[in-house]
Amino acid sequence: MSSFAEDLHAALAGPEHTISPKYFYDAQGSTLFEQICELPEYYPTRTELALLRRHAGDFADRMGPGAQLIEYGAGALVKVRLLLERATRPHSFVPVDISGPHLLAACEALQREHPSLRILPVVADFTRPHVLPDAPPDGRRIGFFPGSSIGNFDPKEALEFLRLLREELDGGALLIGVDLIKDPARLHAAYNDAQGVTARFNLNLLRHAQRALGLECDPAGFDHYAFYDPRKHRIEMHLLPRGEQHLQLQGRRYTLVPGESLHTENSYKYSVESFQALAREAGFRPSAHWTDEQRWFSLHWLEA
Ligand code: AVJ
Repeated sequence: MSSFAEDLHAALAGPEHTISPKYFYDAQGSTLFEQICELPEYYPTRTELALLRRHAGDFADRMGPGAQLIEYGAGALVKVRLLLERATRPHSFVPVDISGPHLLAACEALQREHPSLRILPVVADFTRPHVLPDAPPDGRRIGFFPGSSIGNFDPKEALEFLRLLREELDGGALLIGVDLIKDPARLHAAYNDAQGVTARFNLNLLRHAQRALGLECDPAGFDHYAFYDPRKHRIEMHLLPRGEQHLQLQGRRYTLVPGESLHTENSYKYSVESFQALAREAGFRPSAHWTDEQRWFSLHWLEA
């Protein structure tokens, strides 16, 4: 049985009905996420892109020549282009992503722009042990984890994941994007956009399960629900059954009633200090950070 099926059975049967947000990202989910990144309310992407543009020279200096750039959750490869344009004779680029066809298409486009770049895509769930190509002979491994995807982990998982990266990047460094704690109203708007794209993205988890696993359910019977919990410093996304919802997965039947929401995502927010403390606990040495004037988003350089 695929891990998606196992995890969905566990979510439907369990008391919390929690499922990993990684299951948003089939081809359609990846496309919906790209649409989210363009939304006026969704500030993280454009704020981070501006920071990457503004400080690209600094990042290239810190990377050093002959580096192997590893991107975790590579998606459409938009942000990494800003690093690759400035990098000094990069040894290779290793994008890791769970959405295989989507990743390979993005790599083909990147290869056309950088004909001599060695691109070594790894189709994998980057949260699980994965095999990377060999480290470069004369440069460092530089991890790139933009977008505040670290926010999908709860603090304990984030610590474990950062420890894993620290080992993988030993002697190198990590450039990571982290969304900052801010006015709850602004956070709320970013996850409740007027066009309903985030709602479609959330509902795509059920559609993905219909397509990939033959899940029987009525996605139209669920509402998108996202809110900010200021005590936990996190956005929670849920799928809320409107009335009794009957689902069937591989012959097993489940019923969800209003109040039994499917919890599809957490997105944790940090302060610069709370994130640096977490990074230190994972064995990294924070050596620089950058934020926008509004202090909405941060980039951190962590030596491994
Ligand atoms: C990809 C995890 C960074 O948490 O903001 C966007 C995903 N979910 N809108 C985020 C997301 C709803 C995004 N991350």
